[in-house]
Amino acid sequence: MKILTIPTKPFDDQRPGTSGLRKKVSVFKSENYLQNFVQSLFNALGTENVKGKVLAIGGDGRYYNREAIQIIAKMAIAAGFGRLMIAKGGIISTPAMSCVIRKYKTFGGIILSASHNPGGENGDFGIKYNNESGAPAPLRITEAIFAESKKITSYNIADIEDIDIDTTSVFKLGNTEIQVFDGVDDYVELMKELFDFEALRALFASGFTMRYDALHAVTGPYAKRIFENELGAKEGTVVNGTPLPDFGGGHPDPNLTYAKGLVDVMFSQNAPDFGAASDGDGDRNMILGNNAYVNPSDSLAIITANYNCVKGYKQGLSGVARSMPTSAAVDKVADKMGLKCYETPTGWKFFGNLMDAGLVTFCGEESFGTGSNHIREKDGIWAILFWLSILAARKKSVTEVQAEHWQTFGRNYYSRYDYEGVESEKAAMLMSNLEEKLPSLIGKKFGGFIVKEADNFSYKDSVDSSVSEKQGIRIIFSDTSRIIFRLSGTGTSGATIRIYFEKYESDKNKLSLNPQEALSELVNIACEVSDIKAITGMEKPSVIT
Ligand code: VG1
Ligand code: CO
Repeated sequence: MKILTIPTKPFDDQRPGTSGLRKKVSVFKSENYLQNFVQSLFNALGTENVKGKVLAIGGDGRYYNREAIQIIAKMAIAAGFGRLMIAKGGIISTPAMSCVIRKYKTFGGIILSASHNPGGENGDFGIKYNNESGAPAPLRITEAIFAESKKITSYNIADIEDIDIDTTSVFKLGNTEIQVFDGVDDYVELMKELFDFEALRALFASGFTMRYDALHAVTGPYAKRIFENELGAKEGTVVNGTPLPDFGGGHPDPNLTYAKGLVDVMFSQNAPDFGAASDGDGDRNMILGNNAYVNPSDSLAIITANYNCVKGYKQGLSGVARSMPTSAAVDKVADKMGLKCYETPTGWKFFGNLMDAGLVTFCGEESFGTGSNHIREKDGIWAILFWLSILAARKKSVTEVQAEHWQTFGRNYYSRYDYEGVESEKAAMLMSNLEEKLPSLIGKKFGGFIVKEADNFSYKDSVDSSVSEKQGIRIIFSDTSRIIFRLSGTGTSGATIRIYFEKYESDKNKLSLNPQEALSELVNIACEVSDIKAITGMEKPSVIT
C-alpha cells in the first residue's frame, strides 16, 4: 500500500471550541482543511503513540459525513493505527460512540458532528476527538491539537480506493484491520443494563402514549429500535426518524423554538402522555408531557430526586454536577440527599474527570443535556428512558411529577436568552465593558435586588487542579437570583451572546407562574447593565428557552 505525504500549509483557525472544531461545510471542504486538523490530532496524540492502536470513527450523518470518514480512515491507516472501528453507514450518535469507546477500550474516537447546528451543503460540519474514557478531549489535548495545526507542513494518507462502510464486516487494509460495526447494537445493550425494559414494556402495554421527534437527525434508528421495537410503543411514535444529510432543512435542536412541530402537538387537545426530542448527534433531550414542558435544569433535579426509579442506580449516587449557568435546582436535591454538587464550566468535558474519579453519577446542563457515568457524554435517549422509568414507577403524569417536585424543593425559575449572529467585535466589547463594570456593581440595588457578587467564573478541577478562567460573567444577588453572560463556543458565524436568568421561589403559592413573568425584573436589569440593545441593535433575543 502506498502512503502519500502531501505538503500543506497551516490554517490559523483550528482551535476546538466548547465541543470540537465546528465550521461551515464549505470551510471543511476547502483544500486540506479536514486533513490538516486530523493530522494535527494524530501529531498531538503522538505519531509513535497511535501506532497499532484502535480508533473508532463515525458521525451524525450530516452532509459531508461519508466523505470525511473516507479521508479520516485513509489517514488513520497511514498513521499506523492497528484497527479502525467504523460505524456502519458512518452513522453513530455521540453517546453511542462514547459507549463503544469504553466497551471496546479503544484508544479514542472521532465524532463527525456539529450537534444541534443546521446541516446540509450550506450548513455546519464538525469534528471532535474523544479519549479512551469516552469523554471529549480535555483542554490539554485540544490546545495541543491547535498548536500542531499552526505548524503543520504535511499530512499522510493511504493511496487506496474508498472503503465499503455500508456492510458490517471485518477485513484488512495493509496492516490495519477495518471493522465496520452497527452503531446501534452496543448502545441498546447498555440501555438494557441500566433500565428495566420489562417495566417500560408494561407501561406502553397499559396504553401510555408517546411522541418522539428525531428531527431527521441521528437518533431515528435508536429511537425506533428502543421505543417501538423493544418497548412496544405503537408504530409512528417516532417521527422524522430517518437521518437526512440536511436534517430535512430544519435546525436539529430540541427546544421550544426549533422543535416546534413536537411542541405544538404536545400542547394540543389530543396530546400524548409524553413527548421528547433529541438533537443532531443525539446527546441532547427535551422532555415534554401532555401540555407540559420540563426545563433541563429541573429535569436534572427531578432525575436525581428519583434515582431509585431506575434499576441501574438503585445502589445510590456518588455525587452530581451541573454547569455553572444551569439552575441550582439540582443543588437543592443534592443538599437534601447529602450529596456533593459540583459546579463546572459549560461543556461536557469538565464532567469527565469528576466521573472518572468516581465523584459524580449524574450531571447536566441547561442546554438540554443530561447524563450519567454510564458513558462520558450527555445522552438524549438515556434521559428519555429515565423519565419513562420515573413515570412508570410513580404512575404519575409529567405535570404531577414536576409539580410535586416544586412543592418539595421550591422552584428555580429559569430562562436563557440567545442573541445570535452578533458581530464578533461587538460581542467582545459587550463582555469586556461588563467585566470592567463588575466591581462597581457589588452592593448596588436594582429595585428589590441587591448585587452580592459579580465576577467572571473561574474553575479549578478538583481532580487534576487545572484552572479554566473566564467561563462566564456572573451577577449574583443576595436572594440567590443570578444573571450570567457568556459567549457561545459552538457557533460558526459571528458571535452568540447567551444571557441566563435564574430566580428561586419557595413560596408554595407562587410555584406556577410563567417563567418570563417571574424573571422579567432580572431581564430588565441585564439589559440595563449590559446595554445589549444599543450594542447589538437587537430589541429582542433570537431564541428564548
Ligand atoms: C452549547 C451549550 C453547552 C453544550 C455545548 C455542546 O455550547 O450551551 O451547554 O455543552 O453547546 O453541546 P455554547 O458554547 O454554544 O454555549 V452539543 O449538543 O453541541 O455537543
Ligand atoms: Co449535541
